[in-house]
Amino acid sequence: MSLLLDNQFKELPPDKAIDTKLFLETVSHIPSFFDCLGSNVFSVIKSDINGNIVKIKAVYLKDPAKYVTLQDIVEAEREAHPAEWPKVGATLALMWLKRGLRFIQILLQSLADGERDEENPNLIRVNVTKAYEQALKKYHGWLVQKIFIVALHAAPYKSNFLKALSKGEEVKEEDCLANVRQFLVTYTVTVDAVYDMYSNLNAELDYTV
Ligand code: 03F
Repeated sequence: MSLLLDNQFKELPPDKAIDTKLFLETVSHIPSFFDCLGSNVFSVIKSDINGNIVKIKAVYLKDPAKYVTLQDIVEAEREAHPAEWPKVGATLALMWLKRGLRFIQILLQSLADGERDEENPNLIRVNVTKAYEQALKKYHGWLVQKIFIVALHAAPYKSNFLKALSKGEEVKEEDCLANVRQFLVTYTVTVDAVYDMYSNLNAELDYTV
């Protein structure tokens, strides 16, 4: 079976509210995926993503009945920390987590759409670069942009990346990409909903790290 389809995001209700518990359960499968990518540079990315999931979960567990949706958390923090918000707590963690999720979305979508370097069809650098430029680059200063260049050169071959997404099984590229397309349906709706929430609540920041 496919790693992706085992951990699909749930459909959202009509009001696009995101259930905190379900969201945390689904994203918690992402960090271990980095262990299959075969380079230490990915451990930095893994711990950043995992750290943000842990921060959101810690807030949720303080009062699960109060924080049923992600928006409940963000609004409660706006009330509790008016001076620092949105650069605080789970609001800040989700702000960054959503950028990593958007990166993954654009990378997978680009692969599913068949975008490739015709000279090097088994490399994913064009797809990774597109995702970086659209999701993350503008939030990174020169030092973190250098880490990106290192990660880009450590990126796996497309065949190995697709194999990792299929839990190590040899599957045909087309079959794997069909799973990616199916995964992207609810995934994209969820990531878009988090972005819309940040824009509606005026919670987005654009400082660089
Ligand atoms: C800010 C910042 N976080 C952090 O400083 C930077 C960390 C290193 C980023 C390096 C960039 C590398 C880009 C990816 C290249 C990948 C090549 C892929 C090959 C496959 C924030 O950190 C904290 O998060 C926040 O808590 C804190 O409070 O200002 C705040 C304070 O700082 C980031 O820029 C987020 C980086 C997210 C990177 C996501 C990359 C995902 C890469 C690969 C995905 C593989 C696909 C997996 C599919 C699995 C599906 C199940």
